[in-house]
Amino acid sequence: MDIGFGYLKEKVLNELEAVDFYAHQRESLHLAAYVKEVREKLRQDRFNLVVLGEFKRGKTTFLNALLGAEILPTAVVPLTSIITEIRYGEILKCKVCFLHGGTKEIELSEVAGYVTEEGNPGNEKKVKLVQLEYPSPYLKEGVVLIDTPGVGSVYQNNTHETYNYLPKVDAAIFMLSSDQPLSQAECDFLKTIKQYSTKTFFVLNKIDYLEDKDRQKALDFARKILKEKAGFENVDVIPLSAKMALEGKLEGDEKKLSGSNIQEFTRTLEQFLLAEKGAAMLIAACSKGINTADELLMGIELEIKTLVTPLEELRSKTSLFDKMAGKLCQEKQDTKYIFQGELDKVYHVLEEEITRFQKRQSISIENEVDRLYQEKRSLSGRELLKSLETLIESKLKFAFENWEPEVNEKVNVAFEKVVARFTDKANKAIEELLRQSADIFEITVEGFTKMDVLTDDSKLYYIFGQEQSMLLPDPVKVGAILLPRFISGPRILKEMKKKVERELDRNCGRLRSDYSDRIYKSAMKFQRTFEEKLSQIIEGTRTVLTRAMDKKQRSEKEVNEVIAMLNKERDQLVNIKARLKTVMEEIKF
Ligand SMILES: Nc1nc2c(ncn2[C@@H]2O[C@H](COP(=O)(O)OP(=O)(O)OP(=O)(O)O)[C@@H](O)[C@H]2O)c(=O)[nH]1
Ligand SMILES: [Mg+2]
Repeated sequence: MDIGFGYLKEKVLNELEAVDFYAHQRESLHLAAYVKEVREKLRQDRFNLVVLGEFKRGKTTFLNALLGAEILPTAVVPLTSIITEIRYGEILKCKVCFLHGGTKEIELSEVAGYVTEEGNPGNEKKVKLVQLEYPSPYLKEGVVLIDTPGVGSVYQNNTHETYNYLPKVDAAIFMLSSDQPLSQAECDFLKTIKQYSTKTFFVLNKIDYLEDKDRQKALDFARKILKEKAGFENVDVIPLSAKMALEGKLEGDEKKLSGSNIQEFTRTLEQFLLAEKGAAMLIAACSKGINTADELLMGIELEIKTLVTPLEELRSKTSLFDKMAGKLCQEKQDTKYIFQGELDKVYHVLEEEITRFQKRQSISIENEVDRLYQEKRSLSGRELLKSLETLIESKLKFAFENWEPEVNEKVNVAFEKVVARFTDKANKAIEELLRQSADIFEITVEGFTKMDVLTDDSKLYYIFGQEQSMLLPDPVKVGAILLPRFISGPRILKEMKKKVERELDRNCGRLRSDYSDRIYKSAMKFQRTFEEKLSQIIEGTRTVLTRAMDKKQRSEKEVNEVIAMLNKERDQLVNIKARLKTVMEEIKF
């Protein structure tokens, strides 16, 4: 059985499309929207696979080989100087992103003019990166391939570009070359990569230079050095000839392709994609698909039941449902108050953090001011003032820049905790509504589309993105600087300490209001999602009831036809559910 990531992903996407179809068929627009989102997420989930290594190891050639076309420029001299990201697109597209933020669509033939040292020396064109879209099956699975400038060449800037990109690496392919021993620069680079990449594949390229009998020796040697010099224990090194692979693909030459060993690499990559990120991604999508199918099935069952229940009985059941839904809406109000109460805890965490920071920093920066004052007290008043101001500015900047990620993390954790508790309550309320509806109409309910604990929406970060930057300190005017030193000195010191307090206060205030705003808006958004979900279920049930009541007026023959069609839809959905469950099992074992 083929359980490659790409294969399973395609299968799940197809099943989700079918669920989407039935959601439309059932006129359940909220479920259609939900399943559409699940599909989009699965389709777009990206995996940044970055090719790294010293210059001239064959990184770009290797990427061309994977894509099966000479898309990116290669050469015998250090060449690639700009990061190039290649993702899936139905047609080939090239876009340059500039450092200042603008972008420009270009032709493929123009790419070399931007990404190579020759075409864009010292990055005089101020390019941030180049993005390509290309219809290759590898990319279809959400993989983004990234070509990087080789490190260690005479072009320092190229090394810099690549180091800067490392935080975005999900997995790295590190290219070694058969005709070059592992250099010190490569070893240093590898140690850095270790901190960022969860997985590093090692490829020993240019094996076409070696006789068969020398290959094993070269692989063993590479492994030994990787262990001794860079601390990579027991790694697999895949031998490869990127050049032969590319030629093989271009010429359709099977012999060259198998000689290049590219298939071993792609197999290893596929397994990895599935085992790591892929499995979790697919399981989440399957389970959401199953829940959507369950909710649709409940609607179908309800419709069938309504069609066969006598009108009087149905009326009394409907009024029972209305009463129950009304009561639940009241409870929803109560839950809302509880949530708002809980949010106070998040504000409290924020306040505590701010107070602690402000106290600590005012002591530490004022000490620094004292120290510099002692050191520079012989300077003129104006110069003394200037150097103290520069010190304060840089200390504040450093303190805030280091602290902001910490506050962000702490407030987010506190917020997520509250949201998680509330989500649990919200899901219980939804479940209760469904269970009671099922009881009233004597149908079964297996599952439902739960609210996610953490959707991108509920995370604080996503609401506003980047924090505002620090407010710059205002310059201070000390009228006393022209007075005699023994008067002006202490006055400058006093004013400067006041300034520290004032700037800390001002920036903490900015942070406080920024965060309070974000907490409030995120909470509102989350609460709205819950309310929408409840009313969608209530409205959904009412729609089914009205529709069925309407159909009940028709002839017996027509009613039977409707029931037969509903049964068919039910069978289809049951089959979809079963297939999604099989996929989940295949992944788990
Ligand atoms: N013999 C042989 N040559 C190869 C192989 N792969 C790449 N080359 C050659 O090695 C040279 C460098 O290849 P590139 O793909 O430009 O190398 P790179 O690592 O991208 O280089 P930079 O962009 O400068 O870092 C080119 O002349 C390629 O044709 C291979 O498998 N075998
Ligand atoms: Mg290159």
